[in-house]
Amino acid sequence: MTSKTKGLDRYEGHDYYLMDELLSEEHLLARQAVRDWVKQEVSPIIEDYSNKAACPQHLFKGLAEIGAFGPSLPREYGGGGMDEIAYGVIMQELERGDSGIRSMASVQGSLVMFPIYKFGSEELRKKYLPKLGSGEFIGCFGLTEPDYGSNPAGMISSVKDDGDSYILNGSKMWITNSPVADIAVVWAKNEAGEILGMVVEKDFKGYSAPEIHGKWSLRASITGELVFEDVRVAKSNVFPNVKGLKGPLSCLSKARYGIAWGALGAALDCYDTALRYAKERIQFGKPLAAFQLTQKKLAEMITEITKAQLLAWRLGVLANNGKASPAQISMAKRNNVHTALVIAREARQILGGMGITNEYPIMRHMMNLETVLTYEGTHDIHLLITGMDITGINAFEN
Ligand code: TGC
Ligand code: FAD
Repeated sequence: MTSKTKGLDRYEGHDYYLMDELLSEEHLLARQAVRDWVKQEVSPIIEDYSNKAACPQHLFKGLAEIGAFGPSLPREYGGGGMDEIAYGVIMQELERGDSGIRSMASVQGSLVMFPIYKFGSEELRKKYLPKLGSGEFIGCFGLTEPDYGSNPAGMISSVKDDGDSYILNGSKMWITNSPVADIAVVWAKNEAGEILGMVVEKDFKGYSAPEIHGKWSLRASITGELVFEDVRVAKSNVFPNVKGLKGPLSCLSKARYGIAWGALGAALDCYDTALRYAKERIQFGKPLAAFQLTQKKLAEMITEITKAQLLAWRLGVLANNGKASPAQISMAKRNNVHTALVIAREARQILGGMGITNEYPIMRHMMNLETVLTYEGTHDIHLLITGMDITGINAFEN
């Protein structure tokens, strides 16, 4: 019988094409620090939290300490002052632990700190970024609405001008961290139909964030709604430096980039688990790894992982040079998440019955990846973005 592994994390990483030679000392140090932290803080507890559908909120502080919130944002604004590849490898290591843990970091860094940094006034930056960077405040990002998911342009959340403030009404759906968030970055239309971004605090009158229950995916991440009933938001809380959908979509570009790297972490963990299991588990007098069909699965997994690693790395180089286009990011997010999901399914098969249990991480990764395939733009939406980019024709609408 193969040794059970629940909570025991023997992951060492896989680098078939010597990609580490493309990483700097800083990247490797950041990766090791996050890997050590995941082994110590995440792996021993994640199956239990996932099993009971509870968010390990105590990890927010630790995520801040390892620099997982806004690794590529400037240090003076609460970020890590590193480059985009460092951000990528950090997301990869976190998602190797669990997609929900990576989500905590993606939302805080890319969807909350990034827009406050990029579009907020100096006053907003000073007020919120240090607290977000240190994990003292938890943030969430409200774009999706009950009737507008893939098509956020149609949103009906609205603000009405009322002198020094706006009155915000509407609701948001599927919002990661909303039930535990201190602040929300919210996108809503003004009376002219323009999309504005703003920071809304949980204590503002008329704000509520009920939890959404019953998820079979991303169970260690808390998800909720945001409901605004005549919430008064001071105009000083509205981002002065952006109007229109490109505001929230630029945040998504940042987060999707992190997911392109992150999903690889889940894929690597599934491959690593399946490879070890296949070498240890004996059937018909031989290890599973001795059968050609098992070798085919494992060989295809590492091939796809290697291709996805190259895609992520090249995207990182483009991002460092300010050249990564939204469509290039879409291609990598779509490809790498799908690759990870296919690998999770194949790895699950290699473990046979044990593959469906929480003794091993595979089924959890597989279930998580169903969400990752959908949020931050669905698999098909990203295909349509590529289609539009290469043909010049928008196939979203008739
Ligand atoms: P479209 O006319 O194409 O664009 C409007 C303006 O935005 C610009 N733009 C972008 N800018 C930066 N990054 C991007 N990715 C951008 N995509 C577009 C564009 O250039 C234009 O600028 P301008 O200056 O001309 O005004 O807009 P559209 O309404 O046709 O929409 C296009 C579409 C369908 C691709 C877009 O709506 C889309 O991406 N939909 C998917 C929605 C989505 O991804 N939602 C995610 C919600 S947040 C989330 O899931 C968080 S999960 C968090 C976690 O737990 O990790
Ligand atoms: P829909 O838009 O209704 O799409 C349903 C299906 O139709 C999909 O397969 C889609 O690809 C397809 N489809 C839609 N339009 C087209 C088209 N034009 N052509 C072809 N096919 C199409 N949102 C936030 O704002 N903040 C968050 O923090 C956040 N966290 C999330 C956490 C979780 C766990 C989940 C599940 C979602 C989260 N989301 C968040 C929302 C997420 O971004 C949306 O679920 C996603 O954008 C898809 O929207 P939808 O679910 O309404 O699906």
